[in-house]
Amino acid sequence: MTTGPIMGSEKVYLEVEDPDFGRTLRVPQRRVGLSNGSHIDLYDTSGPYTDAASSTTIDVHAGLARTREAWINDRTPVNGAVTQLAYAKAGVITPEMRFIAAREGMDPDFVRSEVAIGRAVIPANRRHPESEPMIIGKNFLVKINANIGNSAVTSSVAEEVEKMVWASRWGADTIMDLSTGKRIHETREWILRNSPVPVGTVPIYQALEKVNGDPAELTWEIYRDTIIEQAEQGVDYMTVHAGVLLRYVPLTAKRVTGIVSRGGSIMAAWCLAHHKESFLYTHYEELCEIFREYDITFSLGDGLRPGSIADANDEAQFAELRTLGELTHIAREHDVQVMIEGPGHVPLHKIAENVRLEEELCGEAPFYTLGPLATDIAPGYDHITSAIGAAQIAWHGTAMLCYVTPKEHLGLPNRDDVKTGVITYKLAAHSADLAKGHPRAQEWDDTLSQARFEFRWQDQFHLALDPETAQSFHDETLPAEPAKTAHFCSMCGPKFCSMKITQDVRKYAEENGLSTVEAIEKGMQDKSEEFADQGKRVYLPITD
Ligand code: IRN
Ligand code: FE2
Repeated sequence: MTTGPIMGSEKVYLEVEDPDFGRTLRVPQRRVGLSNGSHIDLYDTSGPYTDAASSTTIDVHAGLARTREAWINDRTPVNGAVTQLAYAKAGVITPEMRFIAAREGMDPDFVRSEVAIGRAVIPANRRHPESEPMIIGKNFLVKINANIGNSAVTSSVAEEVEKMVWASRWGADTIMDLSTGKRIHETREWILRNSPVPVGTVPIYQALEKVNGDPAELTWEIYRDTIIEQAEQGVDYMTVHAGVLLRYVPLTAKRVTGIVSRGGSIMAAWCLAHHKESFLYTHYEELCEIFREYDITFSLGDGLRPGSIADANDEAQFAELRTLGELTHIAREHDVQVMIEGPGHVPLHKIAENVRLEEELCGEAPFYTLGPLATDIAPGYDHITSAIGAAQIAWHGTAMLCYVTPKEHLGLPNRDDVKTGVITYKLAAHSADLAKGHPRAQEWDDTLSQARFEFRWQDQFHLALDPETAQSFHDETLPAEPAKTAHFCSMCGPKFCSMKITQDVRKYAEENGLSTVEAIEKGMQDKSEEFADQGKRVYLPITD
């Protein structure tokens, strides 16, 4: 199912008063009701599609409610600018910031101050009023992005919209529409009109389509027109590979995998063909002016990111990063928000250096990395090789992780791959949230652990990132209804469930007035006799 409530959850809205602008904001949450009568509210990216009260079919041409429109129209510019950064610097707490504060369980003025210093960004084009505000920054929940639409020609507009709904259903905080080929404008239009999450693009891809795929034919004018076309549609953030300079291209010559970024290779080809500096670099201030008008966030591309373990942290990669730092400061002078894209393929021991340098060179602009893959040896499992790197880099301070699916390096992901990629990245991001001590992170783990310990199987499924898979794995061996309350699963069987034993020990202690230590000793003794009685076998056949 693409729409409708997530198994075991319902959509609720926190009502938040905005005294500055005099309205009530409705902040969505995924509420998981538990069998013991309590509930937990989780961060929810899925939009109205999981709301039982809304229509459960996607009506592509109707689009979502334009909730932010009134917020945007209410505001007067500060210093001639209408960006979240300009407001933040001027001390204004926008409704977007207040919405985000409630979503993250943070103070609204903290949200504002993080945006003001550029350590967090709110990607929210004024022409995408359907979006639910979210923030990307190291002091907030780690976010994940899912790429869709990289199919050349085959899929229809409705299919692409459906992919967006599907990815955000499972937790994608943003999506990037990487569509190429036919009907690219129309596809993007309907994704935007129906997307509750911010939408990013790499405009150079569409510009290249306009010159029939020959990078040498690209011009600043064609690129600029493409940017404006996408800006008008409401694209919230754009990848711009403006750090690929002519003089850096030779630095990639001796690499094992050369230039693996699509955008990076297009710009390198252009620079070499004309023997000129990149037009993205030479026209960067004009780009800033356009971005400022719409409040589009720069995602400065890592066109020279390493594409293999051998190339990690090399001179080409860090030379580009220095240039991205320079460009970050220019954008900020224009009150334009910036995040920085990062690698790629990096072994674990070289990950920390990436974050440290990025923060130092780019004034702590949010880092947005693609994995990184911690090894190159597992095609078919690259959602995992990359999630290993992603959890690490997020722990060090990366603010958003671009997902990788099991099909990476092999082919186009299908619907199941998209879900697997999103879930895998949610767990990497959440692991980092825990390690970083986000105030709302551990509550979720504790609630699930409690349900697990008390054998509340349904609660355990419902609290899972992917409830359907959790339940189906359980039911594969114990499908009968009584197993949903049984004090064991088929992994250890009824006799050797550690949790069951612990509970027995505690009960025994209570009943016999023993301290837990004594009870454990006594309980262990009993269990040891039971073990001997049963033939000293660790794994017993299931008899019940
Ligand atoms: C994220 C971090 N580094 C790269 N990415 C994403 O990779 C980028 O945002 C885009 O979605 C995708 C492909 O980018 P290239 O290959 O054009 O650089
Ligand atoms: Fe790769």
